[in-house]
Amino acid sequence: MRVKSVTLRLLHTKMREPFVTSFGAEEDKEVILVEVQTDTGAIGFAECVASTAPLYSEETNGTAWSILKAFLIPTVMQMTINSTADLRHISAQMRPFKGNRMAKAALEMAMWDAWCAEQQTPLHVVLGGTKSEIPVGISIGIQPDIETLLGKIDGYLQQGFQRMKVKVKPGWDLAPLAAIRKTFGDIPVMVDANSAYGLRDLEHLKSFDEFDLMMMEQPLAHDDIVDHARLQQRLTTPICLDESIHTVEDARKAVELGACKVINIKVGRVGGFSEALAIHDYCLQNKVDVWCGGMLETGVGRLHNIALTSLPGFTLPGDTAPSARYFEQDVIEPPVVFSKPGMLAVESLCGVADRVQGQRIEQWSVHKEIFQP
Ligand code: OSB
Ligand code: MG
Repeated sequence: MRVKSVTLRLLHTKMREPFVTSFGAEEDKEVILVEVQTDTGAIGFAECVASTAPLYSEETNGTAWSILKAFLIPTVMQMTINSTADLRHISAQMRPFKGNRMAKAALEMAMWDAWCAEQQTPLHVVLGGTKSEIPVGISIGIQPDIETLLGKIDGYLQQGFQRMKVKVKPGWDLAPLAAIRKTFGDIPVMVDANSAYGLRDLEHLKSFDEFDLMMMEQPLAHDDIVDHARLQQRLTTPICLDESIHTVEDARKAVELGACKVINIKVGRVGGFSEALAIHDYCLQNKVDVWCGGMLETGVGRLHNIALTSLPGFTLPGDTAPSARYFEQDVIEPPVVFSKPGMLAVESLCGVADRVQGQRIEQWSVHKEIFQP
């Protein structure tokens, strides 16, 4: 397989509601779709999980576009892919360029997707998945008040979501948690702080323990591992790392230091499928629980996340909700829907191109560029 062309599109699309975290609000979706066309005419798609502003990580859609154009697309144009071993080597070829993992992941995943289309092999098979159905949780942004939060949780429980992830920050934490426990009893609940706390908040964070949470995601700085280890020593609630883990080496250091008991894998954050698999394998070997995170993806990223979640090390429900959680209209048709309440089927898709709505992505594009060798 050789690359004949790469098309970048910047899409603007509506989200049903803004998503609010401790670092800010995402109002509408701005997303880069990468399309790879191969010399045999096969087509692969992937999406870049960067956003407009560098609030979750350093990357933005602007930086991703420029890194893809100047460095990453020219690199894959040089490659010949003849096996899955070659596929796994794409990320190594990009490694001399530091960081920029969301940009790397978008192109690497589009190459994997194109390979699946060319070989007519489903992505979950290429990845080594073993499950045909996966459980799903939901991530709930910071709400205007507790009553609104409880109303949303009630609806999500009725739809079948298998765990509630509640975004927290100082001033929006213990009271909502107490209200959830009082109203819904023993449901599976976790929190995600997106780095809203510091070790100075130790006593406050210890009081989360009384709520019997599944885990506390990324309470401390986005670039910290060491202080998380000090915090984990003082908490009974398991810590889950998100922002701090970019590589399998980060995962090893975090686990060896005791900084976390759970890892959230986001393919975009770690630079692609190859690194995601390495982290998965390390965690499976070392009995560290793993789940698949989300970045408000369109259907393209959602289908990729679902395929990855079919691997045996994904032991907990992920943030891979159906399309309708965020979008009235998705870029794929049919959209991602529950196979039964709280579950998604791992479909045998040989690349996602067959599902991508060509007309919609053209209509929603505000910028497009085509690259050829
Ligand atoms: O920290 O997991 C996070 C969304 C955007 C940026 C960071 C995060 C999130 C989510 C939403 O929690 C997960 C999803 O439903 O896609
Ligand atoms: Mg998170």
